[in-house]
Amino acid sequence: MKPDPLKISRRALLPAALLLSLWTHTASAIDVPPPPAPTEPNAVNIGWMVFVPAQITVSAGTTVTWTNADDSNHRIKFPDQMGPRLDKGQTYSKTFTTPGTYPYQCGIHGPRMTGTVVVK
Ligand SMILES: [Cu+2]
Repeated sequence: MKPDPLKISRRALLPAALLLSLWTHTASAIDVPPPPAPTEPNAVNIGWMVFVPAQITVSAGTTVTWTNADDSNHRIKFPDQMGPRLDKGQTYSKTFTTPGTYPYQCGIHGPRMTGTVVVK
């Protein structure tokens, strides 16, 4: 007796269907639009995998404030300092006294989510 061709194709489609559902789930998570640029000076908005603006330039002595505009938690991590876990709407501030370039990343999402503060 020959195998039922419909049964075989269904079995073959199962892994493909699983991969497709995984791919569409991942794609929808990445498709979150970035938050608007902050309206106040010396401010950075946090979105899904993005800081807006990604690079900010301030003068020495300035306090920079990050606001989490995303539904996910994020935290600001400099090599020497880790900010708290921020829920949506929460802020973190850091004062920069010495000129230089200060790269940072999200303490939760790591090098996929980075920004820079340039202090003049
Ligand atoms: Cu993050």
